[in-house]
Amino acid sequence: MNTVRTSIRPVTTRSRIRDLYAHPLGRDIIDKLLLQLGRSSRWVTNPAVGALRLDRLPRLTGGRIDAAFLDTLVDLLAQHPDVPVDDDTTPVTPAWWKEAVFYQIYPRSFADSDGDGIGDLPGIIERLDHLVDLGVDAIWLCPVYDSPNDDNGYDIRDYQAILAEFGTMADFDRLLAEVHRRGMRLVMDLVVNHTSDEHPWFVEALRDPASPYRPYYFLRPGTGEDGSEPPNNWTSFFSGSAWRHYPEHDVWALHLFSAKQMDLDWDHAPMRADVIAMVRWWLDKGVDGFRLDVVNYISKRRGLPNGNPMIGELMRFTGVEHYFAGPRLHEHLRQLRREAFAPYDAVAIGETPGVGIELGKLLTGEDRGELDLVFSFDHLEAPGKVRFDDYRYDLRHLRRVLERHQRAFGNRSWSALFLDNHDNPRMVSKVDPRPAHREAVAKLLATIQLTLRGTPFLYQGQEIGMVNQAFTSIDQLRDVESLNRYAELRSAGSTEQEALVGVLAGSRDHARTPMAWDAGPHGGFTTGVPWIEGDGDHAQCNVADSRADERSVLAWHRALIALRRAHPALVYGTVEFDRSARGHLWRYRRSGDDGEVLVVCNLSDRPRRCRPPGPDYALALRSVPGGGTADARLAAYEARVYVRRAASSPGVAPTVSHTSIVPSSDGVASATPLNR
Ligand code: ISL
Repeated sequence: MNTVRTSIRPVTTRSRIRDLYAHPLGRDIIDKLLLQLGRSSRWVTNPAVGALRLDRLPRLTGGRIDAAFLDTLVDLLAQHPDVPVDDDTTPVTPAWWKEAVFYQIYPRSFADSDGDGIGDLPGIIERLDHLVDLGVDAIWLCPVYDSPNDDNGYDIRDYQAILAEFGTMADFDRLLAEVHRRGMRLVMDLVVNHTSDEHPWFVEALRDPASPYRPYYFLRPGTGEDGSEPPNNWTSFFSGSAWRHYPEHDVWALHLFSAKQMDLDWDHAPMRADVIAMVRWWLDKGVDGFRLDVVNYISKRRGLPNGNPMIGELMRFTGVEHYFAGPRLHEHLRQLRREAFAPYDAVAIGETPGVGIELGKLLTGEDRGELDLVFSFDHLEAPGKVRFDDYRYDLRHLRRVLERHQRAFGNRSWSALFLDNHDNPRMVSKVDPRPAHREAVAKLLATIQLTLRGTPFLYQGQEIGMVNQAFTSIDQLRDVESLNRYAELRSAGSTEQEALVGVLAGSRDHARTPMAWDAGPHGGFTTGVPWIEGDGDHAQCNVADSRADERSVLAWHRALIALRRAHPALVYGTVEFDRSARGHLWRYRRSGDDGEVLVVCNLSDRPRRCRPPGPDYALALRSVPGGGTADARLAAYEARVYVRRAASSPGVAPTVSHTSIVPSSDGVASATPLNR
């Protein structure tokens, strides 16, 4: 695949659907709709549909798609005229962050060293050897900056100070040194779409209309006769209007997230200069890069026009089309890259909700100087579902989305691979909440995440198979998003029980309960009372017991990470999906100069038959014990990894896990000690 065009003919309302689909952002938008509807792209590429002119849509859809919708779409597309350059003829450029396995730490819930019930930096230092033992290469540390904690640190009051509950700057410096001493890297969280309303910039901006900080934010007069209506109809991700009213100052402030997270105006150059100086300050300390929180939201459409109600209904948030891929996004990212990241060769990892494949490729295009890799979210929810819906996640959806992504990302752009994070319920629980399948599902998911192409990000607790919590009351929840949603449901007439049910399936708190270190009180997280309580699951699922069990989910992660390290094909190799394996049976190959790795997965809770590979494949890992290496029967949720050595490296034994390897009775595989 070699695309030479780097920009595209503008789409107008007189363009046809096929022109829209040929436009990168147009394709992303259509693909997202198709994904939501569970339809294939053939639906759009069919000549009759492709030839339809956009301005015919209002009539054909009975007005559901109206002229205003089309104007918004055409405008949005015009802001992103570039086409990603795909070039698979040159090999991938090596980079440490492509080879690394990352581990995400949510500091509040990781390890508490002083008994106040809140995780802290010294606590993390005490547990670093767990990460070394697991074999990860880099840490993404969620925010540790000074914050009033309305959104657990994603509302920053001082970018250059450490939250007192987490420790001091000296603790941070020690953490960084200890991470580096162990040969790992540390990436921080950069939250610069917004600051806390308690940040001095905002305090000043609000207090004094003539303050130089006033233009740092979106402070606007109200609308309506007496200014009592918000400046526009945008809604917040955390319920209600995206505008907070300050009647005493006769002004409204924009907040896409909580009412204490005020959006910064990135079009204001002095604000950007301050952010750049702050980023450089941390990079001067030696941090290895940043994960950039909701970074695709930083550019808002000039004039902050009302959101299209139909798009709002479709996306569940009104106004998103004016900022999810704003007009100056690429420009602002390039400046940030040029002036802050590039001089330090620091990694820039974008958290980019709503960004599809094509825009993701543009943002990470190797020669474009914007981001290095992005988190995409297409795989997290099943078609037509949102996080708060209570449903069983079908792994065939994961397969569909990941295959599309793996095929689309070429050698000149890169993406992250993740299943769990601090913003989502645990994936194991979404797939199959039955305890009997917990271990198998956790191992299957780990296999997928650690053998596909892209940089894996494990989230704390995933390595031992932590699952959702059995919360029974709203009093047990802490997250601002859950609490706001609960209040909103209650005021809309839901009973307490109904409102709780409406929050539980999607609550981010499932992933925020204390890390389970041992079977003791509070899982060894704290000697005090934890800020959020787990449900007691640590008695059966914890690090200490997992370490002692060579068949544990932890041992499986360790073995997979070691396998990845031993086989560069798993990092830089191509991916090829076996078309003969359908539905719940998933087989793919990673091939590189060093050989080939074959992965076979049963995505269902029923045993499946599967043709074993030829004798030149050695079984390196098997997630469900029992049977012979050429066993044609895969157990429920079983995953296997086979290794085929390149002809040029004969006699090198495959990396074999001591955890789940089957005896080599049929001569196909030979078990050797773990290669680390
Ligand atoms: O909240 C969402 C929609 O319901 C998500 O799509 C959201 O945009 C995404 O999860 C952003 O998350 C990041 O920014 C938030 C913070 O609360 C999260 O913890 C962080 O990961 C605001 O800073």
